[in-house]
Amino acid sequence: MFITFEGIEGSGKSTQAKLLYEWFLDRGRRVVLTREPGGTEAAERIRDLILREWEESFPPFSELCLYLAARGFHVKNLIKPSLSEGAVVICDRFSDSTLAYQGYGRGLDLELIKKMNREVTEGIKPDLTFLIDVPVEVGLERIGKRRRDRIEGESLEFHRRVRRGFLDIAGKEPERVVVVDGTGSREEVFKFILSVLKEKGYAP
Ligand code: Z5A
Repeated sequence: MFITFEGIEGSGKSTQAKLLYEWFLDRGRRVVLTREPGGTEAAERIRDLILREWEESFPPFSELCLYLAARGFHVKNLIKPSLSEGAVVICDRFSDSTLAYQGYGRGLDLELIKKMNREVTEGIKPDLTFLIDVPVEVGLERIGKRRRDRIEGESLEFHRRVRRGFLDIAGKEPERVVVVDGTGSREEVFKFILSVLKEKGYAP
């Protein structure tokens, strides 16, 4: 079972991914919690490269290639082997983030992104995706004054396009992507996520 969490920054997706990981652990399930960009040594190195501030400009297509390169390492060396061993894999961000940020956010060609993404994911697709949705203002307020990375520092309009992108993706794949209202408390949001998992037969 491959479950991904998506959303704009500060939506609370990392918090929910961790709660779900602990929930499966408590029930004796073999479970892996991982993130993108990152998850393996090589992919974490690419993450550092992508997120730090650079003096020189960062071309959107180069950014896309780096995210996809990191995903290639991650799928090949962690996600696929863990799924083959029967683990539940929970991933904080995956392919939908690339479409939302590099496609809807940066304006790169959506079809090109999908095609390149298919190459690096080797046919792996999440069984279920939770899109934790909050207004951009709520997300940015939650991350507050924390030092922002290169992407978090983008304009409000950029983050709004990304949010619209996520909602658009969810609208096109309602069976896989469940939109979760992320404005409630951590406990309320998690309760809803569990109810979806149970309803879909993924959890006892
Ligand atoms: N990116 C991309 O452009 N293309 C791609 O293909 C991929 C990624 C894969 C790295 O992401 C960046 O890469 C990201 C997208 C881009 N860019 N940005 N910006 P990341 O996952 O490392 O960083 P992030 O998205 O900024 O995550 P985050 O800051 O960790 O936010 P979060 O996961 O949504 O939220 P959180 O850590 O769970 O919670 C944030 C705060 O809110 C924290 O203090 C919590 O305690 C609090 N919180 C959580 N839930 C609640 C509720 N329900 N109520 C109140 N407060 C809450």
